[in-house]
Amino acid sequence: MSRSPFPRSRFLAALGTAALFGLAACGSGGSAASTSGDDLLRVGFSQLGAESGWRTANTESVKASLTEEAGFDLNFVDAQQKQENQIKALRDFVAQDVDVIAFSPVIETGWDEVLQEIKDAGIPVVLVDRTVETTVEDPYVTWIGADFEQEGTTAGEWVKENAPDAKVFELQGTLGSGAQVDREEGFNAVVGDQVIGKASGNFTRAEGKTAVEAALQAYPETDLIFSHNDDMGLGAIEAIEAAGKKPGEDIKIVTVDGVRDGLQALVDKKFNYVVECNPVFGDQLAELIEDVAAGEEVPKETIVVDQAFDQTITQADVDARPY
Ligand code: GZL
Repeated sequence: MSRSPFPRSRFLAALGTAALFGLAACGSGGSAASTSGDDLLRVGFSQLGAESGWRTANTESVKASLTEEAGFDLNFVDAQQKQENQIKALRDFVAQDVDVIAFSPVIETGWDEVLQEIKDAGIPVVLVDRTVETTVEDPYVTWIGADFEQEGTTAGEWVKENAPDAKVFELQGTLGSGAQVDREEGFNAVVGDQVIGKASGNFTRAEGKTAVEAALQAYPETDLIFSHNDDMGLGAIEAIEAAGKKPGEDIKIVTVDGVRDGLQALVDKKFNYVVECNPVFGDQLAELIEDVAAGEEVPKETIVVDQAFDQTITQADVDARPY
């Protein structure tokens, strides 16, 4: 069983993007593409959906970088958060014999067959954002994404420091996704003894609101919500206010992502702490894809490193953010 090569416990504290250099031969997971000067690099990209502000910003970043002017022929397919749609798109890319396949897997498992088909077709895979668990050896050449476990740990450390007696409800992302699994692991390793209940809001605002409406009935003693992303946290605000309570005060909210709406909630004192998960890495992805297609050695993983924000953030800070 091979998983994202990224040891879950490792995290780089430096800001910006740090590339960890465990060089990978491009041959693993597929052969280098042959592209001449005026040929466009044909890339099949399966994006998992458009479920959140984070995903929208990530899609915009990928499309802004993988342009025809930059030498790419991008076939971008949105899967509406359905694995079967991603598997179909991946198979279509094989049939089209693209030069490189990139995708962000909606959940970690269920990819063995299609990853083997891609490997047999000799098409290199660049894994984006989410991680996979698979029995296929060397299923992809390189992975670019964030350290989800560290994001959970960072959120947990804030809770331990600032709300050590809080009764915490954990609002989880898509069950079985790398982001959900690892954020849960990191957070619960620090303050698991404070967690009184968990439910998934599937990374969407609407489902986050529904989950919190039920949570407030089941766990009326809840006074802090750890939400795996801003969008579900915004849904939690709606549910908390509908219950006649004050978000950020009666019930604190800690989230992950750092999209503009989430940071605005922090300025408005409805969120208490936001751990960033930077979605804007289209340029680094474009470079990785070019290197993979050219048969260059590439790092096995590139960590898009995060920071965190508390209520000292200003409106000017939020207005200046790129997403
Ligand atoms: C994280 C990404 C997660 C975001 C959510 O890299 O996979 O998926 O945290 C998004 O907002 O839905």
